[in-house]
Amino acid sequence: MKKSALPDPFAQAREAKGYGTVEDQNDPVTMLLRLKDVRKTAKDTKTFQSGAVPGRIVVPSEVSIRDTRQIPFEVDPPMHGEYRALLEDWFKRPEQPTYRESLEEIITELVDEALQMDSLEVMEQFALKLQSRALTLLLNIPYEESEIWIDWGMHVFRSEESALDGSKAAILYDYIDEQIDKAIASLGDDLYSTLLRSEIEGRKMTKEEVKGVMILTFAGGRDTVINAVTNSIAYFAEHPESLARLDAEPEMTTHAVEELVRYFSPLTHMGRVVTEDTQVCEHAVKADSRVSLCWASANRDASTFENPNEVILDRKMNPHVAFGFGIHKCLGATHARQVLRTLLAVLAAKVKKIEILDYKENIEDWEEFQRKVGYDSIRVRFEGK
Ligand code: HEM
Ligand code: EMZ
Repeated sequence: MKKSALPDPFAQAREAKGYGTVEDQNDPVTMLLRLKDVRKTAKDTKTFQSGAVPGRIVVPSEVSIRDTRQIPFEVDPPMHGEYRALLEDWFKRPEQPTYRESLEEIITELVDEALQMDSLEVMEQFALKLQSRALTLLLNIPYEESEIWIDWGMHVFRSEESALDGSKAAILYDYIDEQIDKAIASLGDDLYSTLLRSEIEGRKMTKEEVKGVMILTFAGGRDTVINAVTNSIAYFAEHPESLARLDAEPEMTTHAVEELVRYFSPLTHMGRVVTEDTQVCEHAVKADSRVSLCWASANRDASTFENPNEVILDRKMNPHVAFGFGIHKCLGATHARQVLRTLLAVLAAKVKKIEILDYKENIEDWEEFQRKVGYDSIRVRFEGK
């Protein structure tokens, strides 16, 4: 097994019965493992809702540590569509040339630094910094602000001590409250101000709603991006020929990013609350119970993906669901894709070789399934061209 490999722990259950079960804090979750069921369930927002008690659709459930609704993630139609309409344009800004140039500067600086170092720990010294600095572009706020976020660590609701860390979440909540108050005092052209100015159903967005959007922006795009960046570096360490190919065929980069995101599936699954007794993949599920859409398993479904456990950088048919499916599909995907495309381009241009020196895997514990999502730490050495 290669050090950069992410094995598929769901294969047997997916093929045999199509689902698995997680007990999670006495609020069990039926994990849906097949691509077809994941898509069908994501489409049926009436029977499988997102707008339950805040935190309940997340696994592990965050009900005990927060009560602010994340918007638009924990909202169902028709309100969901109203919020999406307000946010859509802003989250497309990563396509603008100036945005891409700034991103390239951020990433080039980090790669140049890495090339100067004898060795570096990728999570702390590369991916976390990259994620935090890139987020200043998405929020349209000064670069220096990223220093504060770097100190928060990898995930805003989880920590090394605890899978659910209320005290850690409080740091983010207080910070966001403060930023919203600052924006109210003097509106600018950042995301907070833009939200505060916007109207929904003929009224201004409330502070609580703005907070709900901002929490999601910080939480949803943090460990996902950090793992995608780190896993990419580990992958190219073991596949230098792929990096050389990307340099020779830059038009392949878009495909390569989709394939890496399919293979890594940085967000393993996301829940829904069942609104009436029903069946999924011939399995009865009760009203008010939880199911989850297991993106990571669906993305290895051999009925759609040929050789699902192989990274085929120029894979043509790639209808993966790593960014979700249906109305809730990832709003940050444009940003995440731009980050990864730029990363691949800069690595391909400057790096000859990456050597993995030492690593500790990060294994998520879903009871019957143990899934590697990336690394707690991974030390590498970069060699330039
Ligand atoms: C939704 C994955 C990066 C913001 C989602 C969903 C997935 C996902 C699977 C669907 C959730 C559901 O259906 O319940 C990812 C992955 C990322 C990533 C794999 C990185 C590689 C980001 C970033 C941001 C972000 C960078 C913003 C900074 C959101 C938001 C939603 C969302 C706001 C909710 C959209 C809605 O409910 O309409 N993401 N995400 N994500 N993501 Fe991401
Ligand atoms: C929630 C979630 C969003 C949740 C689209 O996913 O990401 C998780 O990492 C957070 O813990 O609160 O924001």
